[in-house]
Amino acid sequence: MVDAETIANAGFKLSIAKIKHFEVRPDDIFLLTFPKSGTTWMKEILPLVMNGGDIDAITGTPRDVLVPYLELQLSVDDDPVIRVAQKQMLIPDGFALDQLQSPRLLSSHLRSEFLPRVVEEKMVKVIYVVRNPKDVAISSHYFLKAVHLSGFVASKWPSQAKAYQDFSEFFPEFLEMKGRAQMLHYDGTKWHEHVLPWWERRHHRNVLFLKYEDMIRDLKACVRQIAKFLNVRLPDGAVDKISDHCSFQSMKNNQMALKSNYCTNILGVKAEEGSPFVRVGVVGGWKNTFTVAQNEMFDEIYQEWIKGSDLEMTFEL
Ligand code: PPS
Repeated sequence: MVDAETIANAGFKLSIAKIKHFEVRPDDIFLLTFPKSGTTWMKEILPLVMNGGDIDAITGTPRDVLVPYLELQLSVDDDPVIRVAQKQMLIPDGFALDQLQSPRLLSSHLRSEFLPRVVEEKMVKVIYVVRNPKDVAISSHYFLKAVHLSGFVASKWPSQAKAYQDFSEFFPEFLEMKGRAQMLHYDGTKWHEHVLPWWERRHHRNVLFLKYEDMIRDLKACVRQIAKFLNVRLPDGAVDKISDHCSFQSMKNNQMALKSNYCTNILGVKAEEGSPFVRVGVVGGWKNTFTVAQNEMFDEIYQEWIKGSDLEMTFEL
């Protein structure tokens, strides 16, 4: 874990105090995820649910304007790199969270304790998306490989710039959230430390706890669940329209969703090289990469992680 004052994240520093005191509105809606768990996917779905499935209305708007990334926005004043990134992400000059109309959609990878107080104190709606950690590990691996390819790492973190190709190098780092893994999951938070507090709150009226694997299994049912949670009456046909538009194949060709992304720009990850944000989108992809020994080790550690919890994850469909 990092010290409690700042979090050094992928390219920017966050003041915990600034986040804690961020002025949350009672009708704000937070999308919370451990990285690589379906954030990009949900950032496409949520604005559409909120606008009744009007795809044209969001086509030209950067996704980080529709669902701003809290950590990024709160770093803008302190970090010139972020200001440059904002331009690349097509975010208008002077864009600020307090200019957004209510209800705002906001996304964050922060763990529960680091969020603004009112989020913890169950005063706003939270949509939490969880994904099985084996696929998260693989997705993180491909993401970091892409980041390394960009050369960004070499300029920002020379000590971690050693390129790697092999998952076996990343595997122990993911389990411990050390080294390169910490660059992605920036405060050193392990998967279970992020997930379990929200699993415990899954029955709270302000929390919708969704599994990535259920979204893969039946996206339409999840869209309906989200609409109900957000008190939105979707017009006829909207569920189909949103689900089609947000299907993996459709999002793979959705340039705005791919390009208006902080990491694509800041980290220099190029969508044309195959975006790690919409990469393969499957459940159980880890089976193609994990060795038998890695799987056994993961299972052992995973059991420790979730000890005492009744959380059940789906590792394959
Ligand atoms: S990040 O960096 O934290 O914002 O990444 P995140 O968006 O949370 O996760 C990226 C993974 O989500 C997959 N994805 C999808 N899966 C299914 N359907 C759709 N439409 C979809 N869009 C994104 C994406 O492919 C990444 O998973 P992997 O396993 O790497 O393919």
